[in-house]
Amino acid sequence: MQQTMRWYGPHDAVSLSDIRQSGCTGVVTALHHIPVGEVWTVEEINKRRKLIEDAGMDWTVIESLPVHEDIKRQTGRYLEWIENYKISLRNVASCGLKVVTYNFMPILDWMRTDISYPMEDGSKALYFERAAFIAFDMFLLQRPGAEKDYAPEEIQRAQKRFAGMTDAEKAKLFKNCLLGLPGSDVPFTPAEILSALKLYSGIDASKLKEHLFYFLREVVPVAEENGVKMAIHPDDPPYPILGLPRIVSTEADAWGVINACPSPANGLCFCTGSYGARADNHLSEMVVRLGDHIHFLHLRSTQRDPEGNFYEANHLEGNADMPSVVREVVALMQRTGRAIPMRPDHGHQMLDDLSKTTYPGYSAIGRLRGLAELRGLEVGIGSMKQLK
Ligand code: DNO
Repeated sequence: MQQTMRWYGPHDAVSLSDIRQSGCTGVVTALHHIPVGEVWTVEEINKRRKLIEDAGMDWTVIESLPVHEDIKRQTGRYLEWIENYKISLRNVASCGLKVVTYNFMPILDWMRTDISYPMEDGSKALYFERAAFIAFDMFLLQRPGAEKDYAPEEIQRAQKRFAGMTDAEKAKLFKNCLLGLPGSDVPFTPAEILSALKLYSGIDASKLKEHLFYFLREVVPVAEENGVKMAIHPDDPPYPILGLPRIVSTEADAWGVINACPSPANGLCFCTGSYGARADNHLSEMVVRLGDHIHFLHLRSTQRDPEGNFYEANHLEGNADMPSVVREVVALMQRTGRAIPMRPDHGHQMLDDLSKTTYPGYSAIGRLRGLAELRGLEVGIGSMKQLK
């Protein structure tokens, strides 16, 4: 695998030199300062590329070239944003970049209720606690009709959980749940979120799929012509939340995306953490079946429980059978002669990370541990004789 780490850009507390010392040859980043929908110019792309190359690495993957909300809803200026997207794809290709990650999650990206959940070894992890999330939805956000999405016993658990929270804990929960909202450090108010949610009221899963497939049919030919691979990131968590449809949660969804616009340029970012939060996604079998369409790997594991809670486990622990996943990735690479870019997705806050402020999930040492373990696994598996 091509080993990479995510870098949020010059403001990231984890520097390029830190990333270089982790053993990475590549960096995954985006031009976060360009407003969603606007064109990424050759000049801006090259400026960022130079920073990375001066630090001795390559800009291996773009994560993300974000999709404007108008495109997801097919409204407003969506045609203009799609044309901009095509120009950005041509521009990144002309700068030598080859893989573009994106997602099609409405409004929100990832969602966690706690970003510093204590592990028994003293490190801290990201956590999704279902009762806390339901409490956020029903009692903090007060989303109309939210109660219809939950079973009576879940609502009871959420009521109990909420009643036991201090005001400070409620405020923290609210803030954590909205961290995945792209584009701003300014806290959103419940009214703002509710009005954003309302804009999706006529859009169910099949409509959203139609919009995604339309977008793909527009941009994938441009990506293909320019030798760029598009890699869609799955939903995190992989099911509808806050009444919003989520359409890239299962293997069937992934095939739907691939078949909507068959092309070597239309592929997947295979995130074992996101897909793996569902027990019915069999990760290593998915690698076998979807392998030819996987352009980028996010490797991480979650530990689920029967109530629907999950925390992010160490990379070789939790529910993901990482040895089997990496074994199938190695077999795939041997079969196809490809080196698929991979990043250790997230990591615990541990050791010196604990006293630093970094992007949730993206502290240096936790990810370094993940990378080291994954690299060891790959080398170990790869040193065995041909697998297939
Ligand atoms: C979370 C990330 C996601 C991912 C986007 C890709 O840590 O994996 O935010 O970058 O969904 O578009």
